[in-house]
Amino acid sequence: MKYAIQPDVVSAHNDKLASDLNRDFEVLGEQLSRKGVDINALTEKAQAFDIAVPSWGTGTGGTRFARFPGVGEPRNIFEKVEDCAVIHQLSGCASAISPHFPWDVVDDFSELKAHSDSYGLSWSSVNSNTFQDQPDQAQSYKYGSLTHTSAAVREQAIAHNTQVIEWGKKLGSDTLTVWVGDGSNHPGQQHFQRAFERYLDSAKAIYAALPGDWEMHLEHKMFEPAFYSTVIQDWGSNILAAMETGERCKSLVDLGHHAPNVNIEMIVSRLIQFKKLGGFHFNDSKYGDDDLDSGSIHPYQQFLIFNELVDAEHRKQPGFSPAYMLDQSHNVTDPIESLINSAIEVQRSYIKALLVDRTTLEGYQQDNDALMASNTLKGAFNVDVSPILAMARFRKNAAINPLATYRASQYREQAAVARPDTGGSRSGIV
Ligand SMILES: [Mn+2]
Repeated sequence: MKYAIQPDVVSAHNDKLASDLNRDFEVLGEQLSRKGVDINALTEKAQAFDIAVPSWGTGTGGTRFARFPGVGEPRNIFEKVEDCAVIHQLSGCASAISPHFPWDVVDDFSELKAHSDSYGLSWSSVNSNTFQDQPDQAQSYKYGSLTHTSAAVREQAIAHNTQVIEWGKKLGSDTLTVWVGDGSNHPGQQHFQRAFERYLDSAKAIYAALPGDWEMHLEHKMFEPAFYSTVIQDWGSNILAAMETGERCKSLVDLGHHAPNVNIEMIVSRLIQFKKLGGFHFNDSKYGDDDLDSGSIHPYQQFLIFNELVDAEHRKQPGFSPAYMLDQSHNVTDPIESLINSAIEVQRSYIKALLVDRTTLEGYQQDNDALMASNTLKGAFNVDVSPILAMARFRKNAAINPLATYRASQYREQAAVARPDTGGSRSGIV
């Protein structure tokens, strides 16, 4: 087992913080026990929580205007794996990487897998890319890919997706995520129904190539890069496409891909009910698909989403096993710091949602006691579960204070020396 950061750096930091943590944990444990909650059971849940990191998130993001890369950014997938190893080592809750093809294509996938295995990391969902042209491709995606009016373009896009499945098999992945930027920029440019029919045909062709134990996740997005219409624009089109395509084809919810003020937790509930919730791309949003850090703008919304997820877990809803992943653009922060912080913020929402007294809540719902129902949720949300999260990390030999430990390790400064800028790696965000 290799470590991205020397374990004694982590343990030296933890040694300084352990006695304060033990006291905080004891106080919170006593408060929770008065409500009949076992803090150690909650801590075990926190220890078991895991969220995947997207390979492209380890580089600095940008806007349509500019990108301001930081120093020591990963220049290839091997270096991205090393950064992901830091994130998992310190957070203790991010053991899987989600790769993006062709950005992360390598000549020897067994070498890449051996590299990730050496850090104890695995591979989650593989992502295809038919929203930009590659230097060697015959057909252009300027006017679409899986829904293009030309059969030759559609066939090229389908072939790319089946190729991505083959690469994913070599890494041990079991999910293909498909997002298309297809749509239109002008009213009248595209025939809505015909474009959707072409999409369904293409999705079914990809699904036919899916191994029997894989899932296919469809990601919708309201706008961008198309600014008038998008073929899979909302959860309605998404679930229709998933239902038409097959049982193991499910919908993926990216928190930033909805209209402003949409009730996302209710969408989540509907998808759970019809066994079509594939997973999440967690991030936060102020105006649109801002790809801001999880929990930085609407932490209560994120909690309410987890309230639905924990409710489904509590009810043992059949077939419920959504995949969690971050999908953010870090424009002004160190991506490693943002990804550590965000993974923990998502974990925080999960643990708070576990604090909701479901029997009490159901009683208030049955009696139409709106205020007390709302207060039941708020009561759980308002508990500071930080000592539980820190103890979960401590018990997994991760960092009690991940950001302070990361900065003390000087990982970024060392990467700046080891990874001089080559002018490459201009990965985008989806
Ligand atoms: Mn996404």
